[in-house]
Amino acid sequence: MATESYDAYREDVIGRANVADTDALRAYYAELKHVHAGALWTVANKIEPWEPKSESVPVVWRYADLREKVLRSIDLVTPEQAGRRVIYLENPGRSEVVAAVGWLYSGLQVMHPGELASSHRHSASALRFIMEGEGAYTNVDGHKMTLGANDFVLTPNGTWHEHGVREDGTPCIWQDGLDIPLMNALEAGFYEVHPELQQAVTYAVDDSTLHWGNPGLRPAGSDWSKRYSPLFKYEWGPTYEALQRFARASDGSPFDGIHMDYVNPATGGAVMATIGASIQMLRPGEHTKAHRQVGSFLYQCCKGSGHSIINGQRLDWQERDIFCVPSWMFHEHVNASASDDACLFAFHDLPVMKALGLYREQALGENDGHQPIVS
Ligand code: GTQ
Repeated sequence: MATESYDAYREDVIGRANVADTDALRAYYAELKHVHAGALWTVANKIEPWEPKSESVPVVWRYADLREKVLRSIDLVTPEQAGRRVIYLENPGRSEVVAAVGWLYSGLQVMHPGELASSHRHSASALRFIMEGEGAYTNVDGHKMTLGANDFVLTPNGTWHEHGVREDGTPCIWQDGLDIPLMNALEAGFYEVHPELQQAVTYAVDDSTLHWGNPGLRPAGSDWSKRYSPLFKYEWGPTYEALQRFARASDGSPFDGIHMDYVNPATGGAVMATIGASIQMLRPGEHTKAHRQVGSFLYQCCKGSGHSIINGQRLDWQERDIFCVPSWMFHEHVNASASDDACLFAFHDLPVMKALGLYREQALGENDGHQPIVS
């Protein structure tokens, strides 16, 4: 037997359950079901795939479609009624678990000037990426932060947090990202309401960024042993500047262009235990090569425009559009502009995959690293 056909034989015949239904077996399965049991060979191929098979599908959520609908919710419900006034992103393959991709939740939260979303805390880890508006703020365990476009903010699990917009501000919209579906999958989620609507501001405004957001420097003698970053707000100005500086000295990644991780400055590791985040810049005309990773990703285009090809499907995006890359799907990114760079913010569950020893990545070996576009 030739090697190739032996491989096929091994996979299809030896490796896989292959039991034809008979009347006797059907009766047997019914008997097992009656005692809350089942025959493994009836489910084995489904529950033990050769490689990750995501139930999520690639989706792009266009801001042009969503923005007006999100703003309309201001007239329909108050933050007091809703708790959080958020329009969530639903992946058609994950609607049952309210996930935007894999085990990650995302939504667009909108607040009107003078509004406040009351203080609470939960087992889920959360982040925000600011999309538009003036005067938004968040308070995380007494650390109040002012928020501007493209700022990236953490509300780590277990921290009290509330959000608001100043009276003299404008309607504000930001993207929320949380691991709510993962917490529910693990049956590990708690949720608590703060005794006060609004917790006290117990530190200088923006103190976490002033302490921990200085490049290559940390407060002398500081110690920090929590499982999340002591830096809660990563401002856009220095982030974009860092991309520019890195690009002067590096060609970047063949798969992601100029690509930098947001890190916990105390450890150099991911910003939270379950969610990591990155920012990347695609230079004018850049077309990256395809690779795939074990892990789920949600991207927001925060500058420029372009498209990504995900498992052969082309998704066009422009500023403020959000799209997902499900686990183990090949993806490559294109900045179609000849003159302007394009930037993508992303968050993902790689800290979970890496902590559990599950992370793998693979470059597309054929066709010079580019996928044929099938749709
Ligand atoms: O702001 O804490 O989009 O708890 C979903 C759940 C936002 C929040 C969401 C939440 C929050």
